[in-house]
Amino acid sequence: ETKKKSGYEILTLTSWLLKQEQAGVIDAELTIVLSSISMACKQIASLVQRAVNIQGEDQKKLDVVSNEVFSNCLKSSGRTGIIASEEEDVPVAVEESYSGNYIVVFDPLDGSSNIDAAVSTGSIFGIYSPNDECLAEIEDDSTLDKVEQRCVINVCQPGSNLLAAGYCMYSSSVIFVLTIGKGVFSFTLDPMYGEFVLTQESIQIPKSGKIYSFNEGNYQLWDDKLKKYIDDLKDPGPSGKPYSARYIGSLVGDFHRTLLYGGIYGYPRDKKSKNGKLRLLYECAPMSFIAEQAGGKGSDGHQRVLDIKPEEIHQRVPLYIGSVEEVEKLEKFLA
Ligand code: P6P
Repeated sequence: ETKKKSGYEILTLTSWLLKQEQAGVIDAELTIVLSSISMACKQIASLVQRAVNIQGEDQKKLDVVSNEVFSNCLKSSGRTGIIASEEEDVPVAVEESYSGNYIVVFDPLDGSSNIDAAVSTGSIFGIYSPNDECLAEIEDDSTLDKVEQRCVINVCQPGSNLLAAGYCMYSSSVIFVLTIGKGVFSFTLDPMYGEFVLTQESIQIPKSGKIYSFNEGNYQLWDDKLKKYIDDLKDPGPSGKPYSARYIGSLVGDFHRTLLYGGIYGYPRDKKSKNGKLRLLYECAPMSFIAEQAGGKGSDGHQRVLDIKPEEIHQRVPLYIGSVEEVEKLEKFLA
């Protein structure tokens, strides 16, 4: 439904999804899964808001509760075959699914340690289409626990069958950012209606941007080529202006700023963590899909994140993401 307000049409996420379904961009099953995800995000938004308001509440638990909220919404959609969560050791086959059978991977509350300080946090998700082999295996649920892992690993080819990806940022406003493979759209939660309302269409990351977002506390642990890159960003050069450093320490907040203002966010590998910290399936791949759909890039320093073949559910990869010129500059330094 659209609501008239001061002369212009307001498009809610629900009505936007229905328009995409009518246009044949997504099918009814995916529409239902995406609606159930937006419902989970609304619930988590109010949990986070309350946690920030009522100090001392056990925030540590919030990521566990958020995982339950996400899982329950996906299960009750009846269209989700398997869920893989940052909060679950192994993927879970969903009994209640009777069609669609999508594989949904998510980090229900990324950056939750920031909640006590009211710093932005977010939910990140990716939706993969199941393949027949995987569906057949789920039917025969004799070895279900192994099936789920194999399904998620051999189905979740970010580059080929990641159908939709998005995040919900819980900040000064609650912003739902989504791509279904035809550009990137953002919706802001209007507390008056309790609805996500379309605010930006076909978002494009600026081709370059003089903001870099790295945790330089790890500088000594980085390899020399990366140190040279970071040192180069600090050199004022002929323009007389070096890059600016911005680091929130919450992937969703740092990424959203990069999506809108340009620049580069990086979480490199280092001497202590040889694959970096961020997870491929439910952090790096969804964010890279969004970045590419917005005309940017998502790289592990040498290749597209979306070309990486997952080997295990919680696999970590280095991540460099943002403006195409900035990511390509980084890749040249690391070559
Ligand atoms: P560090 C939060 O814990 C998180 O997973 C991301 O949201 C964030 O970008 C990163 O880790 C911050 O890690 O090591 O810089 O504190």
